[in-house]
Amino acid sequence: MPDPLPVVASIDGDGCALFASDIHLSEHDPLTAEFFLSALAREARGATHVFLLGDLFEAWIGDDQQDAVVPRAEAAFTAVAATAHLFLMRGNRDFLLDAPGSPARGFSDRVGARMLDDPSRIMLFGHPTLLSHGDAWCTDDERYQQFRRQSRDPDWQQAFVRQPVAQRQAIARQLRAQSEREKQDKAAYLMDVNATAILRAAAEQQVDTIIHGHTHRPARHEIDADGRQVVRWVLPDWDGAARRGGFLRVTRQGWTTIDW
Ligand SMILES: [Mn+2]
Repeated sequence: MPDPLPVVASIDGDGCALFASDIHLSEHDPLTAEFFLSALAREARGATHVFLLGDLFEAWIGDDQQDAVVPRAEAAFTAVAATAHLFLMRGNRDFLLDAPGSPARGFSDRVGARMLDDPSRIMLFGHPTLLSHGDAWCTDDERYQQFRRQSRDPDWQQAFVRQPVAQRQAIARQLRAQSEREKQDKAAYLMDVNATAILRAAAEQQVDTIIHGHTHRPARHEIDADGRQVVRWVLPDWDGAARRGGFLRVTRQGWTTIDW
């Protein structure tokens, strides 16, 4: 078995860690942007560490992306990073954040955040914890995993972000339409994480806690991994029109879900 990943952050004592994911920010959905960015500003005030675990943006065609929501998100995230350690992770929509060869300055650098690999390992009040967006564990969807492997390849990404903006937008639109069409026919289990993949990750990384998003099925699951108890938190997605969204907040007092 490979060695567990190094610990990238350790939260203890008077620390307060805040987790959110799947915001899907876009200029076409100003309600969600307003709903989430104001919730984040309020909630992050009491936090020492803020983790945004992927799909922050509905789409990301490179760090030169032109979208009215980007400067708003940049300002909000920069404000968070001024008072807390801000960590970002890429999701399946915004996997080109900080892509190699981008014609613009990397997004995480612009906001003063640290970009995390997926997965990443942290220490959370004594609990070795694995963070992920979650799509890598949807292993039953082989077609998607094939695309995922291809599109996470640095050479593929470099070639993609070198294309003109209009061309990248057209490809992104095509991929979205194809994914929406396929989703209609996909069995529900294909869009959830695979139980074996989760157990393997927990064992390899020697963690007792997993936090991820992606499935839009917020929950706290207790899993028995060979007699070892593993807790898996699934973060909710955000939707301003439906007034849906939430954080997971962890302090030494305990674990709280905050519905917004
Ligand atoms: Mn996702």
